[in-house]
Amino acid sequence: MNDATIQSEDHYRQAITSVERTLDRLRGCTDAEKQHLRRDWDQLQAMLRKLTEGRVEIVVFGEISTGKSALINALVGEAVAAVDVRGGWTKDVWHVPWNGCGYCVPGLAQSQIVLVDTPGLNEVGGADRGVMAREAAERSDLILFVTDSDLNETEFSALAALATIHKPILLVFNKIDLYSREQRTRLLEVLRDERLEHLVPAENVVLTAADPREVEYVIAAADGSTRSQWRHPPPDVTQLKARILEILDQEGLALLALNGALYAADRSDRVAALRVELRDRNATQVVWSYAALKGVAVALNPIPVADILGGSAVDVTMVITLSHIYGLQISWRHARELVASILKAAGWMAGGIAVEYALHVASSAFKLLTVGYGTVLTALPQGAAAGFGSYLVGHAAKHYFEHGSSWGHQSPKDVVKRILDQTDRQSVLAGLKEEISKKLRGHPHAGEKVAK
Ligand SMILES: Nc1nc2c(ncn2[C@@H]2O[C@H](COP(=O)(O)OP(=O)(O)OP(=O)(O)O)[C@@H](O)[C@H]2O)c(=O)[nH]1
Ligand SMILES: [Mg+2]
Repeated sequence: MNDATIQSEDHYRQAITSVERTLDRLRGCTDAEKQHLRRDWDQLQAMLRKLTEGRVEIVVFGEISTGKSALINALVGEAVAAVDVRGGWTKDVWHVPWNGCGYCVPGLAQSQIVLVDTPGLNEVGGADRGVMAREAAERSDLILFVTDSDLNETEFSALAALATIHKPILLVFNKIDLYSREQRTRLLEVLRDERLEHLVPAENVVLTAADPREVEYVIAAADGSTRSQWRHPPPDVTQLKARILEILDQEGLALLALNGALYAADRSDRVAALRVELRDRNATQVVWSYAALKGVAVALNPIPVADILGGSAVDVTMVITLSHIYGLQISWRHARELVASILKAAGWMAGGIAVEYALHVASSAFKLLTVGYGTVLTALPQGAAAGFGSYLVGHAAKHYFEHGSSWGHQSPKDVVKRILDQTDRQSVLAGLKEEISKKLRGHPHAGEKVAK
């Protein structure tokens, strides 16, 4: 066994471990996160099977009617994929086992090569199919890009995009039966030396005739008479097959491993990003509903301004709920201490807001006496101010949990200050007032309580 083989086997085992680790990460997600990540879970399981079974996937891309399906048939030696003169014939991504190709990933007896047929890149209305094609490219180990003429702009940019995913690409120039010998030579020169210089190495540009058009054969009989017959010449994919097998022989296992590892890393990043996003969205929502709840509670039971700063069971419950979103467990006592420390850090700032709103309370009460506004409205500013306090506590606690139950490099005061700087206070207060009045309108005793 040479060094390269030993290294490939190491990489192969590491790739399996990476996929398993990413699956473990997914197992550790909350039920809500798992729901969002179900597709990633299935795809990772499929990748694990692909790796352990040694399933090498060769995906075939190209514009419509370039002969992608015909090429698969020619390689397999049977009409397994539908071929049609009408463009846009292939609508789905198809997996066709390439039995009898003569390659087996070393050490994996079950190993199989699978050819993946895709719809044409420029298929009309094919936006969703574009997504399928991208996913097929992500999973594949080798890419065949089929063209039947000099590359146009769309083909060139598709090829350039595929080249960024760092997998070997073969450029298959199909339908060579339609070109004269001189034309073929000239096209090969142009493709190899000019168009594909940095995208595809010269040895990966191959010529094929997957489904050559009928030609007239003249058959001479023994008596000297002749008759003509139209027949399809056999397909010619010899160069392509030889190059595919050469690549696989040299680096089949390494490609499988590299691909698996890249895939696992990509999914792992995706899982992490989605978890952050979902947690953030959930936590923001929880903070908002608790802030509104606190606002309603205070609006129904107006309390002295100083108490707005005192924290409450609502805040402590909110903090515990937030900790669960971040997969953490926190005791009631710890949550109460956290609320107290945030309020302490917020001290003067929240105090300022409370005083500001105490004045509003007074002015609203005055309006009530003089103009006879609805009684419920008088408690709104005080409720909103209390709700704003919870909003502040909630966002600071969110920061704390995001950093694994720590303030990170900042002090609680810095965190509260940053939240205040980034918050449009007037719009949060207006939003809270709106939520409170909506809830109070539906509350049967709202009027009584506030009128006391
Ligand atoms: N002359 C010639 N025609 C070919 C060759 N390969 C395919 N064709 C013809 O090209 C047409 C399209 O072939 P398909 O294999 O269906 O092409 P495709 O790229 O799969 O097309 P879509 O699935 O529609 O994107 C058919 O009429 C084939 O007979 C070839 O090597 N030479
Ligand atoms: Mg097709």
